[in-house]
Amino acid sequence: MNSDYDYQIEIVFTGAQQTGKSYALNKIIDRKNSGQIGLYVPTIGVDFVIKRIQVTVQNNIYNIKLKLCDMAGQERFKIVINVNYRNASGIFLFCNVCDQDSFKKCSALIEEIRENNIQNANVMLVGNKIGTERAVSVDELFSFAQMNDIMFAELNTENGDTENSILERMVKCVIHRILLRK
Ligand SMILES: Nc1nc2c(ncn2[C@@H]2O[C@H](COP(=O)(O)OP(=O)(O)OP(=O)(O)O)[C@@H](O)[C@H]2O)c(=O)[nH]1
Ligand SMILES: [Mg+2]
Repeated sequence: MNSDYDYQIEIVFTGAQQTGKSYALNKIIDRKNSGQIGLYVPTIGVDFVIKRIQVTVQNNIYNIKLKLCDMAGQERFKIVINVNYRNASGIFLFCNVCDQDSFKKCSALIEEIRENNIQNANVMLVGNKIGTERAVSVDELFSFAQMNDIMFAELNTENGDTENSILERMVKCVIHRILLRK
């Protein structure tokens, strides 16, 4: 093996429109202008970026090459989205906690993930705090995650680097699963 990484992992960001997927991803990759809350540029189809990280799992350090796939929330890109679930090892399912509709869409999205993903990906429901008026409670999100046997986290733009901590948590879970399979 002549690669400079131990594992290459594909992670998909999915969820309804305007749930903050691209905003979170831009923060993760330190993309310029990522701090402009309120500026909305809808994703067209899918946006791919590569990021390298190091994680420690069971006292071993792993160099990971991540392929991060930021999916459009718009329904018209459904086919592209479903194709991209295929090889994902980790999937972030975004919900805007101020928008009940984005939460309702999570049920259908979970179904689509189950139908199209062949890697049996680790899935994490991400409650993203857009605005201030909360319309979906933590209890609702937590119950949904439990019922569907997926992980759960909330992002907080004001409180530290929560985007990178959920990414690290996800990658560690994926590596753990890969190691168990060996
Ligand atoms: N207040 C607040 N606004 C946010 C937050 N995250 C994202 N936004 C804003 O919400 C809007 C939509 O964010 P995007 O990241 O483009 O949403 P998206 O999920 O990628 O949308 P699609 O690409 O259409 O699926 C933008 O105006 C962002 O600036 C947040 O945590 N708080
Ligand atoms: Mg987007």
